[in-house]
Amino acid sequence: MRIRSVLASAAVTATSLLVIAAPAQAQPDGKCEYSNIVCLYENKSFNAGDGTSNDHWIDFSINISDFRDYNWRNYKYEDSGDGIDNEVSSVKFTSSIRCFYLYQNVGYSGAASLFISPISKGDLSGTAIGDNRASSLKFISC
Ligand SMILES: [Ca+2]
Ligand SMILES: [Ca+2]
Ligand SMILES: [Ca+2]
Repeated sequence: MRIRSVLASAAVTATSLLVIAAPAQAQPDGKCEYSNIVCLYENKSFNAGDGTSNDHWIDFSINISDFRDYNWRNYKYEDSGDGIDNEVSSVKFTSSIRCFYLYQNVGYSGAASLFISPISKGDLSGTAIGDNRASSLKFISC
């Protein structure tokens, strides 16, 4: 258990560094061109029609247990300073090997929705996870 925790921490740290150092894999303007990476958007319809200032998006390729640790990126690929927790409104995802869950609460708990590729969900309203509620994300094989 101790080893698992250490490895998990190391993975999160490495990924955080990677996000800062490497070009983003997704893009603003509602794009999500890479397989196995979940693209999340602050607004419905992948921010369409919101202009550049509110074009807030982020992408993840690993499990994220606490959305409070992350901010949206803006149209310049910069940290917007605006947190992603309880703000996800639309989702894109393509993968032949993975599916993922969004959870209501941090730590993979509460209401959850399973997303099976290909996903292009412009409005999370009416799903189990719902609009502006997601707080963690976990991949599964599928
Ligand atoms: Ca916001
Ligand atoms: Ca939102
Ligand atoms: Ca939540």
